[in-house]
Amino acid sequence: MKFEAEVIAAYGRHLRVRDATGGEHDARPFGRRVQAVCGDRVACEHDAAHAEVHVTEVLPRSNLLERATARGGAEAVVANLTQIVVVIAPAPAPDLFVADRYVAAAASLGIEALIALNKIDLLDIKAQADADAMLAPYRQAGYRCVTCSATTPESLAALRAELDDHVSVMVGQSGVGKSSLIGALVPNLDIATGALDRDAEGRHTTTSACRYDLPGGGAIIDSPGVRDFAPAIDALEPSSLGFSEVDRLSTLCRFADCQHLREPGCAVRSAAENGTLDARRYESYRRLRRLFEDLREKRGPGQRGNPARRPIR
Ligand SMILES: Nc1nc2c(ncn2[C@@H]2O[C@H](COP(=O)(O)OP(=O)(O)OP(=O)(O)O)[C@@H](O)[C@H]2O)c(=O)[nH]1
Ligand SMILES: [Mg+2]
Ligand SMILES: [Zn+2]
Repeated sequence: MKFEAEVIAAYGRHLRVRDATGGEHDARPFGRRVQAVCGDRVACEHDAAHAEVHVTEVLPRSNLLERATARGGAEAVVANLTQIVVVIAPAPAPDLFVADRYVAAAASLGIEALIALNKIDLLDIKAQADADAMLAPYRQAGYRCVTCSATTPESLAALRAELDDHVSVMVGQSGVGKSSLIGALVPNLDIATGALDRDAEGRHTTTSACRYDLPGGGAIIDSPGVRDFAPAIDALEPSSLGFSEVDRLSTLCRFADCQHLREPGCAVRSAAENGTLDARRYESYRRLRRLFEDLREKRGPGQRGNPARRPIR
């Protein structure tokens, strides 16, 4: 029997799919060619003889979030999104460079980015001011930001409103509260089922991407925490690398192919120097630029095009 379904969880090649009637099945890709990720729409075949569901084909995607591999290739993360929610928190200590790269990835996919500062219940007045200062450059650059606490239901209204009717993925460092937020947003959800494991310190940590329907419409995908992330380099807009304030300023640069590093007449660098562009965001841009050039070099000539079809591992 053939049917279409949606991948609601993906742990490597172990998939969980949901069919049009809401029935859920464990499934596996049929053949190496089929590389399905959470959020994919797929064609399935029920093999009655072996009581197995095979995913035979990944249906066309509206987009695919990919991360750069160490050698300049790309690895699929999740598909068919309309928004990336970057979760940061006062603890563990935020790595805003990772946050910046997710925000850049959203730009490269042409989808929305939202920054959610979680665990605001942990902030005293001084820490609250620090947190506001941390979000200010993002707000100034035009990104949407919300604050929330997974442990304080009243604090979730703003986040909930930003998620309505979107298909979002929650991304960020391990321990910032992605799963806790989803648990607080989706009623009757036992987020501990299936997707969790204990890490070396015995804490629960998410090991696979999992998709949940939101009561207000739309869906949210939980994803495992990361130490680092870089968007796939072919997807990045080559002048701004997905930094919206760099993109706006770059129209004023002397050279059309300005990389905003040492070029004379660079409006981006002068904005960083005179403080109209946040210095940390500019440093983040420069780091991503260096990584971008490194990865391009590693991949070498003749490896252009679509690395998603030619993953290098
Ligand atoms: N005080 C406080 N603790 C929180 C909040 N949200 C989550 N936590 C705690 O932070 C820890 C990590 O939360 P998780 O939801 O597992 O974090 P995660 O981002 O899903 O982590 P990974 O799955 O490893 O990526 C847990 O002990 C939570 O109880 C919050 O808003 N306030
Ligand atoms: Mg988690
Ligand atoms: Zn420039």
